Order: sequence, then structure tokens, then C-alpha cells
Amino acid sequence: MKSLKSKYQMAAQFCKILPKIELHAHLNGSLSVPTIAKLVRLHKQSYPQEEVPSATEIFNDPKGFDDGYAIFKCAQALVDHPEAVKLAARSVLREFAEDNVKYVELRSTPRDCPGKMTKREYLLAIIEAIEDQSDIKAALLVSIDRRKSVEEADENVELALSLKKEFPTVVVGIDLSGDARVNQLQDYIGALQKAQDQDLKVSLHFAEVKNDKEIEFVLNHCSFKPDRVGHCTFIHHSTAAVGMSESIWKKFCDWNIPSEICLTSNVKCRSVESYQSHHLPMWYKEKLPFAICTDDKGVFNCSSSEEYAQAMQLLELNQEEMLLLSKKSIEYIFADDNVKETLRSEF
Ligand code: 6MZ
Repeated sequence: MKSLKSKYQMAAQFCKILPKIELHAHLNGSLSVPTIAKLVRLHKQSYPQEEVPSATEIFNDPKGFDDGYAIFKCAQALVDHPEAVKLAARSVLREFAEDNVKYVELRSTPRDCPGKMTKREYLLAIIEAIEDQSDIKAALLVSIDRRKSVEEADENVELALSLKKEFPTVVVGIDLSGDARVNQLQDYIGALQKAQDQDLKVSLHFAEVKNDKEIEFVLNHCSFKPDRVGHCTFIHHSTAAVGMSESIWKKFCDWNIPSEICLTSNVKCRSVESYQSHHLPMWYKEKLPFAICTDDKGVFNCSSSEEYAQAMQLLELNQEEMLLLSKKSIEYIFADDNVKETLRSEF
């Protein structure tokens, strides 16, 4: 009998060479230790009068959502001018490529840093990094932070729509993210619907924390339907605990919208107790569409290969089944059919 550890190591070796798709990666959560070191140096050179976050703040191993959000804040303080944004995006793209990821959708919240860059310049820097490289196919989702106002959400959608006109193959969608314990998702539906009406795809952080009101609102909405949903932790009646009815799970299954599954993120944020108790097997059992994603590979110290390996072990899949699972994710990307066709032939 092989030990769990050696089984995982075998899975990890295989998943390293497996061609992969990454559909849920927040730019400033994906910065590796070497990238952070480069960003610190750049910041000290560019703005010597400003303080940079300390190593203990930024390299903290998160033990819940609050720790995670504190680390994002540090990373964002370093990525506050176009040169830093470009450095961050280039490094993240290169690292995914080195991990044999063939297509990545980066998502990021545009930030206006007075005297340093506008939101448009922020996004242009990421677009430039995407266009400049040939190691990996990549696209961008413009994020809306639910901690910010609805007016800001509208502003981000407008910006995304205007950049989509200039860079139609790069700017492909909108993401609603940010601390799921703050504000209500319901208020942002108008902005999301506007984006979708004008051909931007929408990915929604959904049921990342227990919030039956939000879940039911979205599932019962008569006109708005996201194109993908992230996390979906508190949807199944067994994970949702008290109060969530079986009919909600049934509705979610009938919806059949692809989920972005982020195993390590959920474990480290403590929204699930362990990999073994993760909700992913229920998706597999019900044949629901999903993609394995990293969420924030820097903050949660993980990689695409490792996430795929965790899934391989949890679902007890063989190599053939794993290749099939990875290949299936191509169907859920927001880029157009030409990109899908090229990826299908590469896998
Ligand atoms: C919700 C998350 C997140 O946009 O500055 N973000 N939102 N749930 C999560 N799960 C842990 N992980 C990251 O990247 C950092 C931002 O992405 C969102 C948060 O709004 C965070 O501030 P960008 O590139």
C-alpha cells in the first residue's frame, strides 16, 4: 500500500507535466517570493521616501480571510505604478507558463494611485505584459471589489468595455470579488448585467462564505446568469449547514454553470476544514462543470500543478482521467473559439 504522501508526490509529478488551464488567478494574490523581492527593490528605487511593507507582514502564512486580506493590501502597496504592475504581471505569466499552464485568465482590480497611475494605466500595464509575451496564452478579467461602491463598479465596467474595444482578444470579462463578508452582491448585479449585455463574460465569487440570501437571490434571478462562479463552498446542503435546502442544490445543479474550484485557498481561509472534506467530490459525482484553479498562488503558497494534484488525489483519478479533466476546462474559458480550438489541439 502506498502512503498518502507518496501517492500525492506521484500525482504532483504527473500534474507538473500535464497541460493545464488556469481560470481564477488574482494578480496581486499570485506574486511569488522572488517577484515580491523584485517589487520591493523597484519600489525602494522609484519611491525611496516611502516605506515598504515588512517581510513578516507580507510573507505571513494566512490562517483565515483576515490574514489573506492583510497580505493583499501589502502586495497592492508595492504594485502602485505602471512599471511595477508590468513586472508583477510578467512574472506571474512566466511562472504559470513554467508550471505548464497553457492558458491563463488573470483578474485584477484597477487602482487609481494619485500621482502614480490611473485605473486605465493600471489595466494598460497588464494588457501590455500579456501582449508582450509568447510563453502562454492569456486574457484579462477586470475585477470589481465588493468592498467598494456601486459607482466604482460601474466605473470599472465602463473602463473594461472601452478597453475591450481596443484589445478585444485580451479583455474578455468582469469578475466580482473582494471580501464576501462585506456589502451585498445583489447591489452589483446591475453593473454585471451591463457588462454581459455588451459581450463581456462575467465570473462571480459565489457562496465563498455562508450567505443564503445572496445565494438564493442569484439562483432565482430572472434575467442575470453569470458565465462562471468561483468557490461555491456553501451551496450543497451538507456544506451549507443549517437552513440551506436541498432544492437550492438542485437548482444549482440545473444551472450547470462552470465552477472555479480553489482547494488550497478554501483550506487556508478555513471555509473548509481540510482537503478531504472539500466539496469538489460532490461536483464530480453530479458531473457538474468545473475547473481547478489557484486563486492566489502567492498568498496561499501553491501552484497549478499542486492544485491539480490535490484534486487528482481527492477524486482518486488516474492519469487519463486527469488529462480529460484538464482538457474539459478549455470549454469554460472566456476567450473565443479560435483560442479554444488551438488549445484543444495542444492538449
Ligand atoms: C474574494 C479575493 C480573493 O485584484 O489586486 N481576492 N476576493 N475571495 C478571495 N479568496 C481568498 N482573493 C483575492 O488582487 C487582490 C484582490 O483580489 C480579490 C480581493 O479583492 C483582493 O484585494 P488584485 O490583483
